[in-house]
Amino acid sequence: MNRALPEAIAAIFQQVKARNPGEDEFHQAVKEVIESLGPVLVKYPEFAEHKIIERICEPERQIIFRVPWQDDRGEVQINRGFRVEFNSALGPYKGGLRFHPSVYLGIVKFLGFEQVFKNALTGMPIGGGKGGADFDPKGRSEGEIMRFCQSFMTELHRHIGEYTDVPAGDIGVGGREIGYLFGQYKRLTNRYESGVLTGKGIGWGGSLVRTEATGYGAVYFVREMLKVRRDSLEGKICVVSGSGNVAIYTMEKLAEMGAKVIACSDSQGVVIDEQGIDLDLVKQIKEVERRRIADYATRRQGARYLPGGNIWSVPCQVAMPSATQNEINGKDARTLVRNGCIAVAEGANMPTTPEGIRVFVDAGIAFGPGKAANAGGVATSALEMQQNASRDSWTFEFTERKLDSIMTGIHAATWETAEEFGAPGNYVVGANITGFIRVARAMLALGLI
Ligand code: NDP
Ligand code: 2IT
Repeated sequence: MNRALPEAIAAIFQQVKARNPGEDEFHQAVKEVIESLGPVLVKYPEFAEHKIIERICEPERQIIFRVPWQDDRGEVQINRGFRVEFNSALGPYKGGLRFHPSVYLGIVKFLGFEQVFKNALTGMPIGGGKGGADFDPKGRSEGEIMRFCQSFMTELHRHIGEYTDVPAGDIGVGGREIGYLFGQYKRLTNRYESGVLTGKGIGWGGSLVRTEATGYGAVYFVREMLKVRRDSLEGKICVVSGSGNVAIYTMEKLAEMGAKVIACSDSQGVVIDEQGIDLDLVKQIKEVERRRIADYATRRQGARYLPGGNIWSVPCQVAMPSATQNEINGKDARTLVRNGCIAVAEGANMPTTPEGIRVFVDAGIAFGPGKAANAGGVATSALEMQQNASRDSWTFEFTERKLDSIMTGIHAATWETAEEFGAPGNYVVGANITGFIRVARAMLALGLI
């Protein structure tokens, strides 16, 4: 534990650990936020008096359920489903569903906790929640995916609703899964309740730009971070981990802004392409064929594939971790800094370990934490909810302009808060405090509930 931590906050953290044993990722996410909050309690003693930190660390509701389904061979399979409804002070619970074998309560709670502050940063009326299952979609047929989604929703439907809790995608859950989930919700409730899920397809309630939003938004955030340093993305060499939804649209916007992406990855290896990653090929392999990124190197001349390679050893000026939690450790961070990296923005949730964050902050490089940098996805989900509520659909350009202005606003707010609380240029402190104060004020106003 950090010795500089005010005693009251250190005690809260010990309590969180004791009450949530074995949930390492949740402890990590909580610690990162509350260690920023010392000066906030000095300025707003009412937050301590009303135990806002203690209340914010306790989810409002946690649901764990059985998900039984039959595979293509007729064998019965059982998975575990989760939905953690963390905080609804600002609006209905909002946050994605993750289908990945590593999912357990500690992962869902870390993601739900992060989501509370991220959603507050967007300025949209959304609370925070997260869910998922320890289901592994890899190698599963279309029919298996559909049956799993239907079984998952058969339980989940009684807990969600456009005014209650609005799930969306995350790792392993994209447009296809949202379609099956929405179909089953509609069938069970006999309601075409568009606002119950976001990330829907265009033509049945989805919003233009939602698919691209997280990646595009993260790049806008980098643009803003570089702008205050009188720099830009033009000509920058970039590395983007992952090759899923966030990674693909991060690479697309980077290229559009004149940067050059030379590497991406998946959980099995790294692709390096000094000519610049061919995004159409990545989309074909990952979005259409749903195959491994290794295929890229076999189809593109001059590209190299490093099985099990470490993408952070590829020299770059801008690094955008867009795969999963704790993918950049202290050593990786030092390598990046040594190789001349000037900006890191987290497209993924909590991809940098606490030691990695310290390395970036101490080196004085521009570091955009996930809560701020990847908030464009959920912000555009909230724009989708607005369109659903008004039975309207906006153009790509109009929606993208809104996304851009939300990201620019998040950058400005986190920058200003960091200055105000004595940590100029530190977006970690800026994001944690800005998000916390917005939620805390609403919680105070709503009374002890
Ligand atoms: P996808 O499922 O589309 O892609 C995930 C990518 O990350 C894949 O390339 C995957 O490789 C890789 N990956 C996943 N798990 C691991 C792991 N344990 N180790 C190494 N690589 C891994 O997910 P998204 O792009 O939607 O999500 C990526 C990150 O962005 C997550 O942290 C998510 O929480 C975050 N995020 C997503 C948002 C969204 O709107 N989708 C919004 C904000 C944040 P492989 O295929 O080999 O598993
Ligand atoms: O982590 C995230 O912000 C998401 N996976 C998106 C959540 C959403 O509700 O759009």
